[in-house]
Amino acid sequence: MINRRKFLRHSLCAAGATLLAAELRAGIPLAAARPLVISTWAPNVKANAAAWEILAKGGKALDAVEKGVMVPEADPEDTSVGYGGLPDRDGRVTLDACIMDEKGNCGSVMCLEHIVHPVQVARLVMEKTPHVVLVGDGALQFALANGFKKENLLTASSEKIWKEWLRTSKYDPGDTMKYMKEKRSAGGKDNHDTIGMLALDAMGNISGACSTSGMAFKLHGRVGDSPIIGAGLFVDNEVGAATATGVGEEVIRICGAHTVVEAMRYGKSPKEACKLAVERMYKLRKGSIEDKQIGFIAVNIAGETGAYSLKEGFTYACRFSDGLDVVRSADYLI
Ligand code: SD4
Repeated sequence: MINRRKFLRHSLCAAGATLLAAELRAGIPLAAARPLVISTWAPNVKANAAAWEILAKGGKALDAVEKGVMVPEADPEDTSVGYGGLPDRDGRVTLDACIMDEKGNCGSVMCLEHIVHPVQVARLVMEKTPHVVLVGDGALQFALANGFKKENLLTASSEKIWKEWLRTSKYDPGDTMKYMKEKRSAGGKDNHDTIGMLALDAMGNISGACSTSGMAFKLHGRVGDSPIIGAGLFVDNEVGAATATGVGEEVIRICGAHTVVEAMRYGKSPKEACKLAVERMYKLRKGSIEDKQIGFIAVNIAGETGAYSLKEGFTYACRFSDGLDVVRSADYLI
């Protein structure tokens, strides 16, 4: 829950960011709005704190998002990302991740098994190969050749949830999300899902990263939006960046994150741009997506942030230049 002090601080930050945007247009150099980091879902304040350690020292946004995303990847309690992620219908934990920097460099891994930190492998794909995407066994072989350790990512508790699911084996992404949400709140846990993280560093550069175990109980080999550049994540240092969470099939259909960034390019604020993407998706898919959740977060180069989701319940975590955490609930369409 956001308290009043934090809310006021955030409102002041937002007002400051608007002012800074005006200064930017007037050619006045920016400083106060950065650094900052924002992530999908409230529990990722912990991930933001790790990113902040880098940003606060004047480090690079790229390093910050990598470090930040590694936090839920290593957390066995987080059943949507990395170690402890829920498996596919065959009981295999397959991970998707990507990373993108301010120069348009990007790397991605899809359907990667046995590696706790897919975001690090994605960064290596970006930096050490002439490619953007590696998938499945190829991604695993690349990771092993680069010193990553092969591990069992299926925790006892995720295995138990999978075995319970096997009894009915009913698969529907909307249902699965609802089921997981109920399970988590029954355990007194906050809602937690795929992490998409965007950071703006002190130099004025933006980077982003995204990591997920994808939809629980998916078909083996299924890949969602999260590791797809332009769908789950997009960065353009002249404009801003966006990332998505929720049912990836819906995000892919509208090239979600790219759509948000392009809307910002043509004058929308981050929140308006996220709303435009959700509206476009809903127009296309009305009647088929009411039981699903999709959310976007975005940041522009002036340091303004925003979010929007299809339905109620999407939260995001921010750390602004004053170094304090703010958790917000996104506005929603239906
Ligand atoms: C996917 N977008 O694989 C991911 C899942 C997700 O919140 O974001 N869940 O479709």
